[in-house]
Amino acid sequence: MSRPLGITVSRHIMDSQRLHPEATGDLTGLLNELIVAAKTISAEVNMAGLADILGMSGKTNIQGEHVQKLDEFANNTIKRRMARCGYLCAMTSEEEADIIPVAEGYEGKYTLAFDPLDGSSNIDVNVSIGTIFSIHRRFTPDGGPGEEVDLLQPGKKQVAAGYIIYGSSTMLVFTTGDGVHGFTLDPSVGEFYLSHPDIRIPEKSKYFSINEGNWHYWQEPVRRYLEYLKAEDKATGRPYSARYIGSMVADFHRNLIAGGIFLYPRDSKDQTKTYGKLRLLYEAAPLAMVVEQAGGKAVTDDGRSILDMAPEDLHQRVPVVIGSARDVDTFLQFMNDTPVKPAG
Ligand code: AFP
Repeated sequence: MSRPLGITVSRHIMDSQRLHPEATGDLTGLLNELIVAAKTISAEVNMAGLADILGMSGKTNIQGEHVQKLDEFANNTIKRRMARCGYLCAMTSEEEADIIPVAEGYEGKYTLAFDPLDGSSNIDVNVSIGTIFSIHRRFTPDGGPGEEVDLLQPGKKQVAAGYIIYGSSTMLVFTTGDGVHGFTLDPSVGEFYLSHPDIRIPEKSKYFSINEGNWHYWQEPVRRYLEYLKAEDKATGRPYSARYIGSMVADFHRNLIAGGIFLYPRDSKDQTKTYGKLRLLYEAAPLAMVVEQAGGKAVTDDGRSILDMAPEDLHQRVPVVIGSARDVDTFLQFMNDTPVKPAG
């Protein structure tokens, strides 16, 4: 079988950086290093079940969650590769309490926030998982180690964001602010090829993704919205279908391609997580940049733009409603208790 001569991700990044005459090549270099880390993680994920890499590491992370061996592997792979890439001044990981310094003498002008393996409760059952990343220009002047303030910047200041999904194939989806592009890994040559140029999320969908097990803990308007989605009304394409797997990357990716709304609203289940479960820096802000670049919307359950939120701490949680623009608008009509103008 002959292979198509596709556009590699490196070629694509270099071509898109040509549109920015001020570019020094640092972002290109940084993304390329991250892609090498992603390929390493992808190879390891694909060995799950064959090598001794399933199950718990025996440690607990900053979120109080049990760390899986693959979580630890992914975290260490990214940390070690990026610490000496020369483009970062500091990093932060969903798995670690404090900022992660880069090697002395290698400080650069960007920061990296990452969730090394999102959806880790799905590792052992062979469901898609992913790595999410968010890149900012440092806030403090160039030179010397980065500080927490370099990482506590709003999502609208991101210069690049995206994810790698380890699914039926491994895909890289990211944006540098010029639209969203998807690349599929050809494992036989170890290269990502452009497979989904200029992704646009459908404006309105027929899918919702939410953990309905939390029904009794939601605010009343959230329950009313879900009842609305499930009620029959042919004119507005209802009832919607449910799709929820518990790996945000997988649920988000499906909705990005096929259309859909993903919700993780605040609930009263756990008083330490009154603002929902998902983390602003590692999940909400990067996926908000991706969805908005693809024509969708990302807000909190009280209607604030995720990209406008200024993080107060590295592990801040935030209620998230993200997906097809008209579906997010309809959700907000319920939260504002305004008469519903159906998205149909
Ligand atoms: P894990 O990485 O601990 O599995 O958490 C995954 C996640 O942060 C996100 O990817 C899912 O959408 C969400 O949590 C699932 O949470 P519930 O299990 O409460 O539905």
